[in-house]
Amino acid sequence: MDLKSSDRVTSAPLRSTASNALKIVIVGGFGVGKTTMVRSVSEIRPLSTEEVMTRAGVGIDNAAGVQDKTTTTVAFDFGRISLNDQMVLYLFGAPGQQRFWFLWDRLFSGTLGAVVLVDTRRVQDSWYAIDRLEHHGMPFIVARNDFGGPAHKLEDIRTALDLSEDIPLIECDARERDSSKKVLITLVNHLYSLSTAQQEGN
Ligand SMILES: Nc1nc2c(ncn2[C@@H]2O[C@H](COP(=O)(O)OP(=O)(O)O)[C@@H](O)[C@H]2O)c(=O)[nH]1
Ligand SMILES: [Mg+2]
Repeated sequence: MDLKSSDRVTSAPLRSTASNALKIVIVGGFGVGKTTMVRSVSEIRPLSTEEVMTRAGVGIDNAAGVQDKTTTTVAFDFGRISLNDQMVLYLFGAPGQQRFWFLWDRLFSGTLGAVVLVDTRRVQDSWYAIDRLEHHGMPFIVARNDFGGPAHKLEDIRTALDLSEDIPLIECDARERDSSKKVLITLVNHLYSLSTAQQEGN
């Protein structure tokens, strides 16, 4: 396998005061922009194990609508954001293809929550990710990555994904750092309101 791990060089060393680590995963169908999002927000050059798509993926990875895509993530994307002197957020982009699902159980251990990326041209791919997250009881939000296709109303996407009203659904452009940051902030706010609601219920 030709593993092209994009430079293992960190541009920002981890602060020596960092004592608290949080973990968030980004999931979704093939080619939905997971690697792009981790790259756009990470303060280190993310580790990413992308394999040039070979015959192994033919007929398995549905490349319809992503003709330009010639690599596929075979393990994880991994990035880091320092929230303050003590807190560090680790981001994992998880392969969405069904044949990697056996990795998900381990990946979810210690994870606070997830971002599900959706490409409206291929909604069903992300639907599987949502199903899996619900199965794990993992809190998540959904972000529609803008590929410039027909603009579907968010409410239509909510219906197509059968998402309940309390799950935040927003738009994003994974290539934009600010947009990707907004997605992460939306997830953190959602986790915060879930934990507040839980405390009030106790
Ligand atoms: N137009 C557009 N292209 C994007 C966007 N996000 C990612 N891409 C492109 O879509 C392709 C697939 O993205 P990638 O991050 O590799 O998908 P992954 O399989 O989910 O990791 C890449 O060629 C990206 O440059 C976006 O928001 N808009
Ligand atoms: Mg990828």
